[in-house]
Amino acid sequence: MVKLTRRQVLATSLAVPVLAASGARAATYQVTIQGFAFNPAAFKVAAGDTVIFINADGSSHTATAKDGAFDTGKIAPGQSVEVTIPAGSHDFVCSYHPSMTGNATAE
Ligand SMILES: [Cu+2]
Repeated sequence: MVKLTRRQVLATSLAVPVLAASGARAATYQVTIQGFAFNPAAFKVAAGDTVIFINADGSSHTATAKDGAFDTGKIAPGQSVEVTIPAGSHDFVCSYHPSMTGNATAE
């Protein structure tokens, strides 16, 4: 039987919280598209977080960043597409319906 020193025991007990902290760093958010609008239309996340765009409308939509940071492509009715938001302030629009606008800011 291997006897652990005090130092080894401490190293082992510290490993779990560090892994948990790094796993919690990236979060996932939901934006619902309904009534030809994004809800929420403007939101802030951390860089690298995931946003799922859910199309609850009867028409297809996109969420397309004007600066090219992300693009869901066509989201058919009842479908969802997830994208990763890079750092920066990104205005986005539905490429089919230019009146549908929003802003995703990641820091
Ligand atoms: Cu649209």
